[in-house]
Amino acid sequence: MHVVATAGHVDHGKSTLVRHLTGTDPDRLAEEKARGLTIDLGFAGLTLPSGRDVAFVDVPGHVRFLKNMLAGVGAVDACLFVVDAGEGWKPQSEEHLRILQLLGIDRGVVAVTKVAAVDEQTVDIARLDVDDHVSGTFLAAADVVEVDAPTGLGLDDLRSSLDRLLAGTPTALDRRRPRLWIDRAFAARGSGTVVTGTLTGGALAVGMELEVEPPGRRVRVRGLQSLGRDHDRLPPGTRAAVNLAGIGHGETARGDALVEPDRWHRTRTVDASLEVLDHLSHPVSRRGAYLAYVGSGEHPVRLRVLGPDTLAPGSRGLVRLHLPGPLPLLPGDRYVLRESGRAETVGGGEVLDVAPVLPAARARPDRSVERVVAERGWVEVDELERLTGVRRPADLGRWVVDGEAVVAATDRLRAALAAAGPAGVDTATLDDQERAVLDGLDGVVVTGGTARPASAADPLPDHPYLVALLAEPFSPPPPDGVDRGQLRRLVQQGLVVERDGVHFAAAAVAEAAARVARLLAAEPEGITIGRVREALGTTRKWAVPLLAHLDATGVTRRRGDLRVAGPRLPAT
Ligand SMILES: Nc1nc2c(ncn2[C@@H]2O[C@H](COP(=O)(O)OP(=O)(O)OP(=O)(O)O)[C@@H](O)[C@H]2O)c(=O)[nH]1
Ligand SMILES: [Mg+2]
Repeated sequence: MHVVATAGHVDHGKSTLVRHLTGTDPDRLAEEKARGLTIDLGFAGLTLPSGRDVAFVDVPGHVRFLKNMLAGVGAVDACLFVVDAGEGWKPQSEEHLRILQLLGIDRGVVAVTKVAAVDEQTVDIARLDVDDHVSGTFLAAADVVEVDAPTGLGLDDLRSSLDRLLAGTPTALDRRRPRLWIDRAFAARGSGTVVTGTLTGGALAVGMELEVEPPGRRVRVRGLQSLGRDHDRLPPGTRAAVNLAGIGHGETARGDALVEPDRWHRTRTVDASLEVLDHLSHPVSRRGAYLAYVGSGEHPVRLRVLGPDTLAPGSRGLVRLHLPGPLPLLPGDRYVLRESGRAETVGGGEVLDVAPVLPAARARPDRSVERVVAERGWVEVDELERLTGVRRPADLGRWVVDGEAVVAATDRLRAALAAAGPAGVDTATLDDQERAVLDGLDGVVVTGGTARPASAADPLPDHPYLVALLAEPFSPPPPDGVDRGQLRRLVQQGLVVERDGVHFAAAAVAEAAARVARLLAAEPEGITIGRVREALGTTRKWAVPLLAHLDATGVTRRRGDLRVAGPRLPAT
């Protein structure tokens, strides 16, 4: 399905055209029927010759009801732009075109209406008038179809034009983030509260738990309808009537949004681009009473221009808008700005940042996710999605992080580790982000809740067997009961020496070598095992393997029953 809004000056035949195309009168209110004037939005559906469904949102053309027009055109795919052949282009034709353009609507069909009521020349003049005004806009290349709704003239051509237009119009994107800006809320007999709107961003299904914002009310979807038919599920890009449990119809109104709980940042302050209309007679500054049209709502806002103090007509700039209440917005959402005092459309633009962190004097918003991350340093994955609509994989822990912020946190952590020395840093004193950095840090080991540099954290130098070997350096105990793996690591790391099934502390071997060197310095012709045994205060049981080790490592050399200096004998 596609959603198409009408647009055009008052009385130019929008509602009549919709009625003749669809068989449904979009003017619902008794007052509208009595006055022959559209006051509020009307809705009607049509199946085109191709089988494609179109939902029309029929808007009022009278300038007094522009607020209602703005509530209806925010989320539509295209427009049906209506110009009366007899009257030609009029002020609201111009204003509606500007508004559609500011809201990012990029395609449509033009219907020149009431052609049966005027002569051919008048129609030609009207067409030239239209061409003139749409040139340079998104309607520049649009089909212009001459119609006369009551007589049916041109309606088939219009249907084919709509079909062609919509064949090339992508259906609304499914970003799995449904949002429905409520344009009507009412009580339906027997079913409670019903809200309607154009669904975008994702699907809704019966049974879903949702939230109405800004009131923040939890609700449940009891039923769904589109174009009068019941559905269990509605995809994005459809007109939806949602029957809600959990809220009275008086508790929500046009301008509210229906969204999934916890998935949206509810913002009161946004940074946005602002394109100032070129026909404006004065620059835009913070002075002035502004109304922002966002979603289906009208909100009085305070405005501050970012950078310069004012924005000239026809220029583009950046503004910060302060909303009166929180709205579930995302970068990319469009808005229209009007000045309420002068009742004129000032311009509009695109939301760039839904949670600005920099003061207005320094803020230079754009839509990049990188800027959002860089300005915060650390952003949780879920939070980043709420801020940008984009889900990024976490870089560290549950965060998407900015490179500089990680470097800073790493430096802080390394400094703390260096300051703590072998005592280490108690990880309970670290915050979540420091812990995430710690997890990725090379050369750091965490044992028993304490982080130490890997060298200091090695438990082997404190190993009880090594302690026992050092206590009896030259009559060392056997490794009874010592874990084989740990014993192997003690040997591999050079802390323990094994020779002929006997284990010595490496420090004991070094000490033995030093003492042997002193003996050989006095008796260079050679020393006996007995001399060595004496010097070490031990027995043959340990002196023999110890000397065998010293021979093997080049400290001593065997000559008959004597030991003489080897090439690696330590200096005395
Ligand atoms: N002859 C003729 N009359 C038309 C045609 N379209 C509309 N009208 C008449 O023009 C008048 C205004 O038509 P509407 O359809 O109410 O105009 P509208 O654009 O919806 O007006 P607003 O919603 O108030 O902006 C009505 O009296 C219609 O009967 C047409 O194609 N031919
Ligand atoms: Mg109308």
